[in-house]
Formats: sequence, structure tokens, C-alpha cells
Amino acid sequence: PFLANVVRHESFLTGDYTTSFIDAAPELFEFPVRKDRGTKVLNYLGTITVNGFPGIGRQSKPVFAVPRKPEMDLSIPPKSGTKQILDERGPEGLAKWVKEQEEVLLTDTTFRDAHQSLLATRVRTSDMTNIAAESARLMPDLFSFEMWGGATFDVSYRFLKEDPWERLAVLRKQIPNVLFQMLFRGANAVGYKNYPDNVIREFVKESATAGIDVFRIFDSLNWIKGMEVAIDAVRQEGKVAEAALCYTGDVLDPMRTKYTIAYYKEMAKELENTGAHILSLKDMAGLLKPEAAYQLISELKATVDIPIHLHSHDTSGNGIAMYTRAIEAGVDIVDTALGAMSGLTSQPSANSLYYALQYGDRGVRTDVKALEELSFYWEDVREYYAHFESGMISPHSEVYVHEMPGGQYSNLQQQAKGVGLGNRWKEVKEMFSRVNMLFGDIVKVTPSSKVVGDMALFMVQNELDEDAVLARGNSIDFPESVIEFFEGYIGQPYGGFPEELQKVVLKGRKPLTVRPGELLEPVNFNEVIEKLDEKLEKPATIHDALAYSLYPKVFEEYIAMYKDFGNLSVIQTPEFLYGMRLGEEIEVEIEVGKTLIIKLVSIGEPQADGTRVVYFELNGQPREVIIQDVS
Ligand code: 3PY
Ligand code: ZN
Repeated sequence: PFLANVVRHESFLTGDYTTSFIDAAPELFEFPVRKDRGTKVLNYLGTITVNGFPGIGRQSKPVFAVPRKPEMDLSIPPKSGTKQILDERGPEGLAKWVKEQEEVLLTDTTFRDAHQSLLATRVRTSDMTNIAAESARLMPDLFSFEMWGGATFDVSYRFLKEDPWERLAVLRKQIPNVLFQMLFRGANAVGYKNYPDNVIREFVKESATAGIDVFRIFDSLNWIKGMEVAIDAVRQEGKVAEAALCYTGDVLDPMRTKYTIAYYKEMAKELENTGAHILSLKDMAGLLKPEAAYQLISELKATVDIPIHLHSHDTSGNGIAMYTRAIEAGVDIVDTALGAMSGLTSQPSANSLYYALQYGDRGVRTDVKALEELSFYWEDVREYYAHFESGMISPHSEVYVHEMPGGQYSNLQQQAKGVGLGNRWKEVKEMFSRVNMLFGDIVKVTPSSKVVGDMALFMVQNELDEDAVLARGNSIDFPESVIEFFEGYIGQPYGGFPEELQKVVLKGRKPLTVRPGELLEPVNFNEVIEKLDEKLEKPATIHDALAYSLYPKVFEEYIAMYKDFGNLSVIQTPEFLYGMRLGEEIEVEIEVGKTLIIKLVSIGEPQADGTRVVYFELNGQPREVIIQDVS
């Protein structure tokens, strides 16, 4: 089976969603013959029980508490909310409504950025759908749920082996009253490189149809050209185009003269003119300090007529102080997470923000008791994913120096360990900020942040400093992402590329100065669907075709896993990550009304060929599966 192949593979690396290891190892796709659904589930459970889950390894399964859920009558429909306002009044009407609200509104990021930043994006759909109906009823006053986009799309297929479109569809049914928001990387969609324009348009169209209402669109270099196609596509769907200014540096630092308040004001005006319904100030690393927030938001409020939505990360520990000042300056919406999923590299806590502003001039529109109840659920669910925690246990004010985005910190740390630089992590962080300056002080967010990270690792590993890179660059093989960046394949940085370094990296090749999407051949989705029909056991959909167009290898690998193990999203997280204990009995609902009762009876001794027989009872009948022991 696939997992067995992965964990057995000699170059197995874990934890990093940007790893290309699986792409480079086709032998991982050699699988045994097809089986019925029950056997597929047993195969998966047997594999994980014997070999452990990639990135966790073989562990004795912890005893988890049943997550605490608020008790409520779910037959009473949820109160209508922002979703109905959008549906009735359109995006302009919604924007007007937002501006009229006196209290500050919240976006809850628990379903997306919070776990992307704290738990390597690993939270599975079943843990969301298990609390969705309650969330709809207990947080009807939210501006939106951010529940898709960024890394969640890729990681769903790559590591969780589940369909992100299904997550969207199921949550949409359970939460009919609040807007759904996604993070969209402009011309990079939800991937790491530029895609043809028709992929961007098709992705937006299908996401809008499937239930996304608000698209937060950014460009990883703040290059507005890289955002235009997406903004236009969202407007065409009648959905909300929320265009982002990515915040970097420090607008109040007299030594940092590149990204000033004037720079952001000009960009904000341009985005408004390009058709943004809402302006987002996207502080992806948590660099915006309280006083800077006050001044910047005040100036932006005076510059644009559209509402302003602030996104930040609490890495420094200053998140609530910063939001408080931004709210005084009139920001309309802020991003928060439920208490148990907040803080550190995640968003500031909604619960804490409520209390910080209680009895003041401008409060938060929310029911704090409801937030506390939902938070208990997440406190319990977070335990499942303990192995994916970053290890950061206290605020890191050094983020103001290295400027690494919330989601990148643990990833780059893993990457550093992977190339043997685990004990030189401090140097890597320092190098990250030096590379930023070498590159001309750029915006750092996926995918530009990955370029800076790759170069920092490369320089530390090869004992290079800035002078050596320039002097000896002609004989240096730079990382692929660095070459693509200087070729213009992720767009144009503000102020242009540093010319001397660009020449050294490109070694005579000519860089692009136009949008890569204009030059890339459009994808023929009908052809892709036909091709996938052959690979899948069921007719391929446009959703499959889009996923394949974004990441062909990852999607093929997902199909192979699906054939081998079936729909893994039906397995609950404790079993998905840890398998089963001897004698344990579990229920797996493979479809509505069809439940398998599975008991693990015993595990045989290893055979000469390295396999073990795993003995189960399936609905009371003895069943056995043969698993290759690679532990
Ligand atoms: C992403 O692109 O995934 C981000 O969260 C950027 O902040
Ligand atoms: Zn973020």
C-alpha cells in the first residue's frame, strides 16, 4: 500500500508540504489489486497500526477524551447572517452594510489559517463537520468563516488524502448563514507558481459555485498585475473580491523606507480602482505593531471608501494590543481564532479580544459564552494533532527581525532538519532576513517566502555570504525556486529585482517582465477530464481536473491512495493517525446509514517476507489483511 511504500522509502522525509520527494519516486504508486470497501478500510487501519502514520511513526495510541460539544437543539435553524445579506444585496450592498456596523466584526479562522499555522494544516474535514452545525448557531454574527484556501487545499490531497471540495460542500450545507471566505494567492491560485489565466478563472468560478463567497486575493510580491485576473473573475461571479495589501517591514521605522504609509495608501487606492469590494491588510507574519496599526489604518480609512479587513498572526504576543489600536482607528473586520486554536503563530483569540474591548467605546459583535463553549471542543480536538505542533510555546518577538510568515516557521525548521541544519537553526533565521535584504527587501508570503527560505538554507549549507554569492555566483547552481523568482515566474517585486544578482542567477537568460499567466498555454479541461476518467474508478469532475491542473503528481498520488484505501475521510482522526489498539472496537460510517463495526483481534508475527497478518472482526465476522511491516 501507498503509505507502506512511503514510510519504507529510503529518502522518506516528513512534515513538509513543499517536499518533492513523492513526486520523484514513482515506485510509490505500485499497489496491490482493488478490494471492497470494508477490506480497504481494514487495509488502512492495519497499515497504520503496524507502521504508524507518516510524520508520527509507530506510537502506542493515546487515550483521547470524546471532544466536548455544546448541548443544543440542532432542529432549530441557525439565525440568518452575512450570507443572506450578500445573497440579497450583492457584494456592494454587503460592503455598505459592513461599513454601517458600529461594532467590529470577526472572521473566524479556526477552520483554515489557525490550524495551518499551529498544526501544519492537518485538521481533517470530519473534525470540522462534527462541530459545524453548532458553529453556525453559536457564531451567527461573524462576518465570515475562513475555511478554505492557502495550504488547506494542497494538504488535503497531499497528506490527509481527502477531497477539499467535499469539505466545502459539507460545511456549506451545515453553515447556511455565514459567509465562507477563502485565501487565494492571485496568479498562484492555491499553489506555489503562476498558472494560466484560464485556470485562475475556472478555479474561482467553481469555488464560487461550490460555496465560497469572499475571496481574499493577494500577490506574494504585492504586484497588482498578479491579482487582476482573480479580482475580475470573482466580480464576474457576483462574489466578494477582497484584495490584500501584504504588510511587511515597519511603517514607523525611519530606517525602513521602502514600504511606507504612502506606499500602502497608493496601493490601496489602486486596488479599490481595480474593483475590490473590501480592502484587506494582510499581516501574514504578525509584523504590524500597535501604534503602526493605528496610524496605518487611520490613513487607509481616509484613503478608500471600501471596508477594511485586518488579518494578523499573534507570533510576537502583541496581537490583541495591535487589534485594539486598529479597532480604535476604525478597522471594520478583524481575523481571530477560537481561544483554543489561537495565539502564537495563529490568529489572536476572539475570546480575549472580546474581553479586551468589553465596556469600551467599540466592542466586538459576538457571544463570548458561545466562543468559550466552542473552544472546549477545539481544545480536545487539538490533542489529536499534537505531533504536528510547531514546538513554539511562548511568544517570539524575534519575528520582528526575521519576518517569517506564521505558517512558514515550522516548515522551514523541518526543512533545515531535513538537510542536516537542525543545530544551525539560529543561523538559518538570521540568514532569512539577510537574504530578504539581498533580494532588495521583498514581501515574503507564499510563494515568495519559500524562495527566501530556500536561499537562506542554501547559503548556510554552502557557507556562502552575500559577497560570495555575487562574486562566485557564475559557478553556483542556485535552487530552482530562486532561479524562477529571478526569471519573473512569480511576478515582479516592488522596486524591481536587484540587477547584479539577477544577472548572476540567470547566467545570460532573459527574465520575464510581463505576467506569466499571459504566456502560459491555457489548460483544456475537457481533455484533462477525459484523461482522469481513465485513472479514476468514477467519472472525473471539473473539481478533479482543477486539482490535477494545479498539482498533477499530488493528485495522481491521491487517486492511487483512494483506489487502495477508499474514502479515508470516513475514518475518525484517532484511528486515521494512530490506527487501533488490540481489542479495540470502533465504528466507521462509510456512507449515511452504512456503518462498519471493526474490532482489532490480533497482529501476527512477522513472516519471512516481512509481512504480518492482521486479524480483525468486521461486523462480527473474522477478517484478515496482510500488511508489510516497515516499522
Ligand atoms: C498562504 O498563502 O497559505 C498563507 O497563509 C499566506 O499568508
Ligand atoms: Zn495568515
